[in-house]
Amino acid sequence: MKITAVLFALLATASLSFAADEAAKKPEGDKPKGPTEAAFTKKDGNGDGKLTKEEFTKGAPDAAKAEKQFDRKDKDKSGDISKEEFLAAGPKKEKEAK
Ligand SMILES: [Ca+2]
Ligand SMILES: [Ca+2]
Repeated sequence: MKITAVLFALLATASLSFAADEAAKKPEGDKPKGPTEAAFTKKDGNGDGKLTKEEFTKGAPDAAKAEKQFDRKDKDKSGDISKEEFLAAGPKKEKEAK
């Protein structure tokens, strides 16, 4: 009877680690990293196609950090972020240059 218990334990461990692998893989597929059009639309509270600093920093856990991000994204310094600016990949997203 004991062998059955050991086997069962082994099986449980194996399927657990398998499940952990699956869980580790999933987030990448479900949540694309970086800015998305959906995120932009969500942030654009008044729907005018631009994000003001207020809209951009609203709901951000770290307002100071969000403001810095805003300044970096506002490439033409117009005081708002267009969709193009929002979706533009930051320096980190570029493929590794060799
Ligand atoms: Ca807006
Ligand atoms: Ca701008």
